Amino acid sequence: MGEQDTTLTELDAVIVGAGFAGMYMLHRLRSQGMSAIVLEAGSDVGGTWYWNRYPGARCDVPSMEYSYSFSRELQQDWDWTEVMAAQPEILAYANHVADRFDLRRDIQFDTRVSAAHYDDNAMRWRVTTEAGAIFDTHFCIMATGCLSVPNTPVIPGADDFTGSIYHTGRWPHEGVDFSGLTVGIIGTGSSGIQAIPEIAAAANHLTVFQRTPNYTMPANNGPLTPDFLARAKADYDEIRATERQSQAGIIGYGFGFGGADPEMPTDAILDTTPEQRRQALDDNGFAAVRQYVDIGLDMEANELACEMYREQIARIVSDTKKAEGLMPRGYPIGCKRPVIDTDYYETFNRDDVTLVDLRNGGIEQITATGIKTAQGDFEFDALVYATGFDAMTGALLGIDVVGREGRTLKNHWEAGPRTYLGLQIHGFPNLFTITGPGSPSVLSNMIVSIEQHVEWIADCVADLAGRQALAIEPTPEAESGWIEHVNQIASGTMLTAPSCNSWYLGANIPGKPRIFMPYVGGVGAYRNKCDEVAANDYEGFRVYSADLTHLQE
Ligand code: FAD
Ligand code: N01
Repeated sequence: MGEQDTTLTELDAVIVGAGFAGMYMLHRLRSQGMSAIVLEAGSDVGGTWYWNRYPGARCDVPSMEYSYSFSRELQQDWDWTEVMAAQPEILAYANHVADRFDLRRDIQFDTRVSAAHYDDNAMRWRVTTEAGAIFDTHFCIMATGCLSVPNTPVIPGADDFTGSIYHTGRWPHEGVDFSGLTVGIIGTGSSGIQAIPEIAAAANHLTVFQRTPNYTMPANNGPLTPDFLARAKADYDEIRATERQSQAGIIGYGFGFGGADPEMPTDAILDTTPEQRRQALDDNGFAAVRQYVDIGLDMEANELACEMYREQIARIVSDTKKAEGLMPRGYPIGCKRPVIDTDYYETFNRDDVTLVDLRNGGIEQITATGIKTAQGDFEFDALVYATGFDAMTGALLGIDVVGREGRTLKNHWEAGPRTYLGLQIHGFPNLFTITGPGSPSVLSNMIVSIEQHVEWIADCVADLAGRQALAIEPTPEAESGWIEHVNQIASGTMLTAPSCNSWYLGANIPGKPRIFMPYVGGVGAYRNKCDEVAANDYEGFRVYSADLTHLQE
C-alpha cells in the first residue's frame, strides 16, 4: 500500500462505485442540493463496461432499452449503432453521460473503499478508503455492482503457468493480440460464449475447458437503421413506461429490426409430436425451443425442450464427439442466466478449436505449460479465465461494513443475504444497496432497476430531510418477511430446481450459502410494492429523529 491519506471529509452522501448506478445516484443527489462524492476503485466511469473489455463483450438487452431514461434530451441525442451495442460503445456512452452531466468533478477514481462503520452517537457513517482517507457522511450508498468481483477458481499449480493469464472481468485496456498464439479458456457462461468465437478467429488454436455446457440462443444482432432509431425515439415515452411495468424491464422493442414486438408463445410442447418438434426446428432453428408456453412450468415439458435443443446442436456441429460434448444435460433450460451468442456452435466446426468436456474428466492442475486433466494434458501460450463473479454479495462483503452497535454485515449475512426490498438492511441505518440482493436486479434490464432504486433512494432521503428525521432502517420483521417472500416465489421455478447450479444461487463459489438471491416477482410488481411502502409512511421501516425515539414503528 502507498502512503496513507488521512484526510477527513464531511458530506451528505458517499456513493461507492461509478458504474451506471453510482453515476445516476450522484446526479440525482446533486440535483437535490446534497453534497456527495463517488468513490471508485477503477480509473474511470462505466463499472462493468470499464472492466469487461474482452473480445466479443456486448450487452444482450436491446441498447435502445439498455440505456438511461432519466434525461429525455440524452435519449434523443444518443444514437446506438447496433441492436445490442458492443462494450466500447457502451463505455463511450458512460463517458458521454459523465461529461454531459459534469459528473467527474465529484468522483474520486483509483479509490477502493475498505470499510464503512456506523457511529451510533453521531448517527453518521465513516467510510474509509484503502489509502486511509475518511469520509464522514450521513448516507452511505453502495453502488458496488452485482457482477463486479471476478471469480478466479483456486486450481492447484495456477502460479506455475509461465504464459500470460487473463480474466474476462479484468481485461487489459490495451487489448490482447492472440495472433499466432495457442490459447486455453476456462468457462462457458455468457462471457466465455461471447469471447470464444472471437478468440478462436484471432488465435492459432483455442482449447475450451467446459465444465457445464450452457443453453445459448442466437443473438441475431445487427446494425440499427436510421428509420428504426427515429421510430424508437418517437416512441420512447411508451417504451419506457411499458418497461417499468414489465416482468424483466425489457419489451424487446422492434427486436428483429422490423418493428414488431415478439409474440408470446401459446402452444404447449407436451401437446406436440416428435415430428412437429422436428419440423419446428427445421423452420426456426434454436428459436423453436422458445416457442412453447409450458417449458418454464413443467419439468417434463422442459426436458422435451432440452431434447430439441440438443438435436439442434447436432445439426450444427459436424463432429459428433464435439456435438455430444456441447450438449447440456441434467439441468433445465431457464435455470442459469440466459445466454445469447453469435456463431458459438459454428466455432466448434473449426479444426483449430478443441473442446475439453470436463464431464469426462476434470481439471487436475495447472502446469507451467497448460492444464492437466483426468483425460489428458493440454498446452497453450495464454490462459483466459471466463469463470464469472462472486455475484450479488461479493462486492458488499468485500467491504468491512459495521452497523449499529457493532454488528457486522458479514455476520448478518452468514447464512445468505438478508435485506428489506433489496434496498436496506436491518441494523444498518442510512445504508442503501442499489440493486441489492432481494431486488429484481440481475433478473432484469439492470438500467431499469438501477433507475428505479436511485429514484426511490433519492426521494427517501429528501423525505427524511422534509420531516427532520435523521435515519431510516428496516424492522427485523419486515426484513424476515421480505426474504421469506423472495424465497417463496422463486421456489418451484426452474431457477431453484434441485439440479440447478447457478450464480443466482451462489453455487459457483465454493462454501457460499445456497440461497436464491434476486427477486423473481418482476420489475413492475416490485416497483409498485416499493412505491406503496413509501406512500404508506415507509411501512416496514423505522424512521428515527435526532434523539433516537422512533418517529414511527
Ligand atoms: P457496476 O457496473 O458493476 O459498477 C460497480 C462499480 O463499483 C465498479 O466500477 C467497481 O469497481 C466499483 N466498486 C465495487 N466495490 C468497490 C469498492 N469497495 N470501492 C470502490 N469501488 C468499488 N445487465 C443488463 O441488464 N443487460 C446486459 O446486457 C448486461 N450485460 C452485461 C455484460 C457483462 C460482461 C457483465 C459482467 C454484466 C452485464 N450486465 C448486464 C450486468 C451489469 O453489471 C449491469 O447492467 C450494470 O452495468 C451494473 O451497473 P452498476 O453500476 O450497478 O455496477
Ligand atoms: O460467468 P458465469 P460469466 N473449473 O458464472 C465455469 C453477465 N454477463 O462471466 O457452469 C471449470 O456465468 C462455469 O462452469 P459451471 C450475465 O449476467 C452478461 O460468463 O459453474 N470451470 C461457467 O461455465 C452472466 O450470467 C453478458 O459448471 C469453471 C463459467 O466458468 C454473468 O455476467 C456477458 C470453474 C462461468 O460462467 C456472469 O457471466 C457476460 C472451474 N473451477 C456476462 N469455475 C451479456 O451477454 C467456474 N467455471 C449480456
